[in-house]
Amino acid sequence: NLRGYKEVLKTTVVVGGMFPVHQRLVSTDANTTIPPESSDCEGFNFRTFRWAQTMLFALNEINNRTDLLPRTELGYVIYDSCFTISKAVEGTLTFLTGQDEAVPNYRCGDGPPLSALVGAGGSDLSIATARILGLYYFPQMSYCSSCSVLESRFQYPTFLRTIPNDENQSVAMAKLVLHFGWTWVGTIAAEDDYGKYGIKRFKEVVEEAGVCISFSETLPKVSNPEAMQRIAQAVLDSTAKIIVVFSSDVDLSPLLEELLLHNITNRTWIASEAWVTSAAISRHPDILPVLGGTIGFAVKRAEIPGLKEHLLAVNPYNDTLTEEFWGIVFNCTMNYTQVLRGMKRCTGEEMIDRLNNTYSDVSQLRITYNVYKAVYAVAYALHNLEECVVGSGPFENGTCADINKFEPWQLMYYLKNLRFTVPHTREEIFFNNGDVEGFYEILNWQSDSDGEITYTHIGYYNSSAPAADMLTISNDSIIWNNDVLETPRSVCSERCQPGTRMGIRQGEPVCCFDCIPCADGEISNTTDARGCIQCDGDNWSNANHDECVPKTIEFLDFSEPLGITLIAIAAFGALAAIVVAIIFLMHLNTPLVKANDPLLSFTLLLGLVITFLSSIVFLGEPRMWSCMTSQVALAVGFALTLSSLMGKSALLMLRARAVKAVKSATRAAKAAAAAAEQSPDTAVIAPAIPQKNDVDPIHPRHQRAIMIVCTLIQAVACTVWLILMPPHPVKNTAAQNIKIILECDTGNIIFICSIFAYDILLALLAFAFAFVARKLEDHFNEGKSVTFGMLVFFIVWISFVPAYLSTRGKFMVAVQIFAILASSFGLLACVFIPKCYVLLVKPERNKEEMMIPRVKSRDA
Ligand code: TCR
Repeated sequence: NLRGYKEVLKTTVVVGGMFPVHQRLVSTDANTTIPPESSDCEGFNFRTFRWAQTMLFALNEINNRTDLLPRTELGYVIYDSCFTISKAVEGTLTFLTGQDEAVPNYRCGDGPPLSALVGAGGSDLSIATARILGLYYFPQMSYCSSCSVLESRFQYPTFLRTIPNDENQSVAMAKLVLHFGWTWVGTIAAEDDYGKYGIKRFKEVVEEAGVCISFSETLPKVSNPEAMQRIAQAVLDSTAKIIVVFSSDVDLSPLLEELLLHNITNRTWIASEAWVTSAAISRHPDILPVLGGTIGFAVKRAEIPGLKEHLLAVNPYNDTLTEEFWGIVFNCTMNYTQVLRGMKRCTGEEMIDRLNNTYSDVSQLRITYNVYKAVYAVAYALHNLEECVVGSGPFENGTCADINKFEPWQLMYYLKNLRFTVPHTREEIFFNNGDVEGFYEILNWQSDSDGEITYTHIGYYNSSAPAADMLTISNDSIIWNNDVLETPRSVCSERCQPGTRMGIRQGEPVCCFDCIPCADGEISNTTDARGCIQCDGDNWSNANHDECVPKTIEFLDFSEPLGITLIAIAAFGALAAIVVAIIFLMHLNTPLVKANDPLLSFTLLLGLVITFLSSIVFLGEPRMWSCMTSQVALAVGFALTLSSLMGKSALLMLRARAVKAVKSATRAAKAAAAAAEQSPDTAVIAPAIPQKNDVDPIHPRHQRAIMIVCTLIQAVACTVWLILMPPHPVKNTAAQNIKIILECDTGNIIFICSIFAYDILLALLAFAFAFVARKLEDHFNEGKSVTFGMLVFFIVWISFVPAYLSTRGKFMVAVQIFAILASSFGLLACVFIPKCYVLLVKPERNKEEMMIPRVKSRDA
């Protein structure tokens, strides 16, 4: 412990100090065969030793001042907390009791009053000491314990600090990460309150903003090679290019070796305040490729005039710490036993003023400046206490505290309400619930001309500014640690472009997703869409799936080749029917035409013309009128055709039967006649030979009536249909995805079925009649040709069904028209070509046929 009271007439007040000058305890084996002793420390830290020396420097400066504490001299006790909680607790108890044996019974020694404890170092140390000091309401002024849990005045009533609360730093880091749009970061935290709470808050803020944590590792307090290897591997395996490290340099150092070993480059490290300006890290050889480009937060920096001289003026014989320091710096020893073991002996005359190491480096006085401020805070509080005027004092009845023997809570009062300006820097300090304002400089590690890392100031963070101005950063002054020297991107998955949607990956953070293309008919028009939107009925997705476009409208148009062809065929058919009709007209009086009611031939042809023409109406964009006309014209046309045919074949059938009857009668008559000839005596009554009129059982009147009635029934049915449930055009969006098919809705399925079923019935009847008469030899074989025509008709319509059902869209209409045309042509050709052939080519055959086989009768 460093001790120094000045033996002067002034009152002396002791300020306690605690600095983690050593880095760890010497590990001892837990052997209790001998009385346990307080462990020794090892790992001398130049940086923290500088802090301790700064406290001495500040105290000196204060003691030399006449305006500050004019009647009081400040003494000090400084303890080494060795970065260990137990040492810090031990030091605190020693401090409070004034005895080297740490007995928790404070003030049993007699000495100058104790004022406050500056320090304890890391947060976990301060948390431990603050609990003890809080018990006695003893003020603690920390210069580097930044953990947010220390803000609780309930748990740590007398804790104050000159370093900003880490709450600010965690938020600042989070804002930095969000500022650059990184959504995929790794975190590494020291296994202490500083690291744990700092990273916890950071994670909270970034995760709320949608950032995902790729990995989070903890740096163990006791160095452990496996853990370091694991962490380095995690860094290596992760695709995160940004790694946030909340740790002190002491804890981070072991990881550096591992990082260098794995040659982990191309990452951007985000440094917390505790290592951002640490020479132990940044002066490490070969570190530039690994840690170059690091961005970090640092507390305010200051120039403290005279400090360097003070640091270099240390006296090696002053105390044990300086002695050790001297020995380490000059690689010698002042310990007699070690000299005996062969070590160089220190002369005390070594050239300390040439010293150039972390200890004497005063370019980054940040925590050092905090120490300086902390000492001044205590001094100013004591000054205010000393200057108290009795009567207007803050305590009961305007009383004051006595600087010679004041209570710690009285000093606490002055510390809480303190407001002072720091000498040299003119910074104004006050404590708001124990904390100072959250202000950080943002530094970037860049390499200077000699390949050394310099800390370039690239912006700052001010927690008391309005939200928008908190983070000020100049992107251009940053030098990044990657090949392209550009702002790195750190995302788990690239954004999903319009046309795709984010698909979660099971068991992975939300930032990692697959971009799944939208299905047909679905779109997404934003980046990172959570889902695809279904296009509504009339629309369909475009090729990129980022827009709904109207579906193409489809119908069989007149103008397209298929339409034109069909029209041509239909027109040809109609024309052919008309030509046949003309030929018939011209030969109206010939036996062939007259043989079977010519009127029916004409209605038959008319029916065919109608069906031919109706097929044309199926083409084109469906309209109300075209839907109605096409179906009705077809139905009626067929009814007319088929009922005419039926009328014709009914006659044929009857005649065929009559002929059969006549034949058998004639045969009987002949037989009778023959018998009569053989036996002329016998009177034989020969049956009368049937006459023409007898075999004409049906009059053309009847045939026409059949035709008219049958057609009329259909016409009436169609009219009812048109009135009740007319067919109408519809947009069929369901049948095909990318097209809207314009088609005719038949209105009512029962109607259309019964109407065409009726046509089928007529067709069947016509066929049946003709079939019976197919062997009838007269009538120019009309029976045969009608039978054949009807067969063609059936074949066409039977094959139509599967063809129709297996086509889609506009081709359905084409198939329909095809069937209509084919069946009509079949009828036209089968029924009329043989007749026309006779009429035009073989007129000699066109003569009165024998209606019945002539039998030579005796009297004839
Ligand atoms: N607060 C840390 C310890 C710490 C530190 C440092 C240690 C800070 N800055 C610089 C060594 C060097 C900030 C804590 O634990 O609260």
